[in-house]
Amino acid sequence: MAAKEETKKLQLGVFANDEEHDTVQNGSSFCTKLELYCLVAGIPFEKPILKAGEMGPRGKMPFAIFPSGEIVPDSAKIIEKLQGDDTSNNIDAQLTPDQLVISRLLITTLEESLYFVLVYFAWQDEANWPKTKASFFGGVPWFLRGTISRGARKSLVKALHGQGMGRRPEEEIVSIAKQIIDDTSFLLGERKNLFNTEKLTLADIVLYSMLEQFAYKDLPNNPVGEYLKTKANLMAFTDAVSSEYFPKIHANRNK
Ligand SMILES: N[C@@H](CCC(=O)N[C@@H](CS)C(=O)NCC(=O)O)C(=O)O
Repeated sequence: MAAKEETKKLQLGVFANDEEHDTVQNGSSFCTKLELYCLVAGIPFEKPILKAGEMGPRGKMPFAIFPSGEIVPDSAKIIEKLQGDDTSNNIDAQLTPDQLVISRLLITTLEESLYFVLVYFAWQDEANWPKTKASFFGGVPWFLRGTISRGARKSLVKALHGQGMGRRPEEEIVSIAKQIIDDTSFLLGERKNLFNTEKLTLADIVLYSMLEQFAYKDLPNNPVGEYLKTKANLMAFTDAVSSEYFPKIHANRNK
């Protein structure tokens, strides 16, 4: 009998991280979301080393290469496909129909509003730009670093302007973020996760992926992160998730 062919694993196209030093799992919250989803759902994966500048088919990160060879862009589409391929991957099956609606609305708020607050502070804010440049482009050869980082920044600042967040004064951006943080903190209450489920659900995963950036990214001008740190329940949730799923990153925060 022929030897059983070794099953190919799912490949996650995510930005590389440095587990010995980084304080966030990934510079991109959408990459953290996809990786955390796979960990929670128990889906084996590999993270191949990507070529410099390699992005997904939509020019964004993350993307995934399925064992069949199919390349799928967008964290939401990748998760949808993983759930369709095997229903045991559907971590939201734990939720009632009402909770599913709240979950979807919260994910949209986090990904379509709070995310752009993060992009504003990381990429547009002058005080923070040197840190973002070092963290995303530190590995690019020095003679290319200036040109490549300036080009990426220009395109993200343009995207922020088009989306609208980049046209707002900073106080307005902070107040939008504070409202989302207040609402999420209220929703979480004293529970260990948003819906008090045995396993994390997708809304918990997206929430963690956004909050770790504000709480632990090294940004000198971070009024949203400072406000988040006043919310004990959100911080306890964030720390519990990193301690369970990303212990090395968690430990780096206290070094
Ligand atoms: N809806 C996408 C959003 C992905 C996304 O915006 N990724 C960012 C990194 S956090 C990106 O690749 N940005 C590059 C660009 O917009 O040019 C998903 O869920 O995967």
